[in-house]
Amino acid sequence: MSSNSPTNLAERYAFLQKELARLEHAYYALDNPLLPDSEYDRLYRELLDIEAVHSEWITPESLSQRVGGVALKQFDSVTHIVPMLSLNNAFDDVELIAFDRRCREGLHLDHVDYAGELKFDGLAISLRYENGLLVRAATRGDGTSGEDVTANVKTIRAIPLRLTGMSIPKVLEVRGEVFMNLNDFRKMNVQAALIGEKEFANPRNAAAGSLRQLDSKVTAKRPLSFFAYGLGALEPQSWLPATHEELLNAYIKLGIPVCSERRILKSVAEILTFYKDIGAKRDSLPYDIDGVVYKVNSFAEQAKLGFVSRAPRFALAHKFPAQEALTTVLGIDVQVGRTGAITPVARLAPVVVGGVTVTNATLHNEDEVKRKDVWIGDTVSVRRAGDVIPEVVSVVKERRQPDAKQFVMPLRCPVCDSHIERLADEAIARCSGGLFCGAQRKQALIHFAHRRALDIEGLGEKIVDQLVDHNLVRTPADLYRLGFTALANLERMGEKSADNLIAAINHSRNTTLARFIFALGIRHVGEATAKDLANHYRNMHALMDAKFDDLLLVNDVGPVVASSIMSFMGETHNREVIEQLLASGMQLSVEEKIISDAVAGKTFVLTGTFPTLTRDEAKDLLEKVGAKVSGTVSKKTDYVVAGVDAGSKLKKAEELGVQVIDETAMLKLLK
Ligand code: 5U1
Repeated sequence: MSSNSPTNLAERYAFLQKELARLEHAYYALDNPLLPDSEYDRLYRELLDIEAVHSEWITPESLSQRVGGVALKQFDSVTHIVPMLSLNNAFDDVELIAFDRRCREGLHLDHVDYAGELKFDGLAISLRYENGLLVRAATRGDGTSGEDVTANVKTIRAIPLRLTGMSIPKVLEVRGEVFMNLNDFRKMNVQAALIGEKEFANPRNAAAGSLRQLDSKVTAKRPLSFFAYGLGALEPQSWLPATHEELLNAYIKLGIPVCSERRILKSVAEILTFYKDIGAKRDSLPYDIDGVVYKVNSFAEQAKLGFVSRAPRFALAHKFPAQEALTTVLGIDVQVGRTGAITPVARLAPVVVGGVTVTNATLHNEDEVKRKDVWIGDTVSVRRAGDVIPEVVSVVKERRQPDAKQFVMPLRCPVCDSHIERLADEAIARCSGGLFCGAQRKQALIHFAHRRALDIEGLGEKIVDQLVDHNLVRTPADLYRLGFTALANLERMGEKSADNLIAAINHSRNTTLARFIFALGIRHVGEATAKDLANHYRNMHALMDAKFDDLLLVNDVGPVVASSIMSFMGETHNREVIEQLLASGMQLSVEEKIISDAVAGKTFVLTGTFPTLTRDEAKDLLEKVGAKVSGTVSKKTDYVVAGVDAGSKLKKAEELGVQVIDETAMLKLLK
């Protein structure tokens, strides 16, 4: 800022309000961030700093007011001067064709234009703007009166506190839907589970629960969104455009979010195409919808058609199949993932959810089964939304039968019979037969051959897939028994490539103990820990026989890593594979550490392309002399070594004042 004189500060304050409103609108309503979050945060903090000195400048539309205020005892009641109507529903094409006929006959027209839009699965809301300022927000309630949720709605960043543009009516009641994006909903539930709070069954409940919070500070933390689709009170009436489509376009100009998935439909054929197109898109939309809505586009024609009881004759909701349905749990099995994660899965009596027959639903993990209290034989609500796996959302406890059985986590892996272990700080139970388990086979082999592990060039994902699928390889030890003919017969593998792969496998026998330990894929044993273990134990059998307390003496090994090693080594299957590998002629060297005083214990971050060394080579050199190499720049970083095209890490180093050197300077330090 150029000056702190009051006039300029006031100008700056006004500028910040406008600029932040513009950024919030772009981010939350248009899904189009204009600046990095850090820049937004900086401007927002500046606004707060000014308000701390000039509290008299704070108005209800200040963006700082979005954080929520004092908790209410109850919501006030609000009367809707223009009632909030509901929609008639159509569940099939016949009902839709009848709707179109009624509209045409009622209007004495051959054809009618309809505005097609989405039916959001959220909570209807009315927003009242007076002279452009948001003065009240109310829920639908019974359509005639609802609850005053103004304080809560003000925390929703997609909703403008002040309208923008040139043509702002004196009174405007915007009707629309508050909802929660699926991603935000999932993140919020994960967060809730972590802190032991109640999870919401679906985004609709989450949106409704969040909006009906008496404490707006709680609502402020909930990621709510909004789309407008209708109109309540309006003054002056002359502001009203001729069509619904133009009204929504006018909303956009005022800064009100409107969904872009809409289309003008000129015939039943076009209506049905719209329904089909949106139905096909439904699973990939970022929010839940439960249908589409058709409205006669012309307001004059809408007025002619009028209403029947509480629903307009000019509009129709065409519903999609429900995304939740009730069914029975026939059993609970466990599945083993590629990383050994054990997931309980409910086997269900077949049920159609969202138009698809569902027979299995994930229960995520053991704690989730307990929290949702799912028993075998229970009636459960199953949800299938977006492209995610169907899940059990809740149990209908009243329907539990006396013969229902509780789920017990099995002790042994259903694929390889190794022990199932659950580390103290983890929600996920895992199969401990990492080197042997059929479910983990491909992942284990890919990791084993990785460049930073045994570095078997040419043993990529596609070859591993074929080796496992043709039953040529079951464990890493089998790699060392592979013959030329078996390899040469694989798809896309010529004789030359087979020769090269055999050479690479043979070459990998000469490696370091640290790489070998890392290659085993023991959970929580990364490269650095593998190096520490190799330096400490210096031969494989010593590590295989190490006791828990002994492991704790190794640099950077705590109880979690020690338990993970103990359960891995405690599995007979894994020990057998290690013995077979050692017997196949592995030469495991232990590197002598040459400690360089200049860099020992110092943390380096490598970024960009270096003139002579690869990043891996630079990392190895640094670690050999006792330096640590990290992937992220922080205040604790001692040096950032930057090469050509260094990006954000270099920028961060400069921001934090971390010393930046090039490859030559790094090599000098190492000398
Ligand atoms: N898209 C859309 N959803 N929806 C819900 N339009 C729409 N219109 C509604 C409702 C309840 O009511 C009209 C009567 C304004």
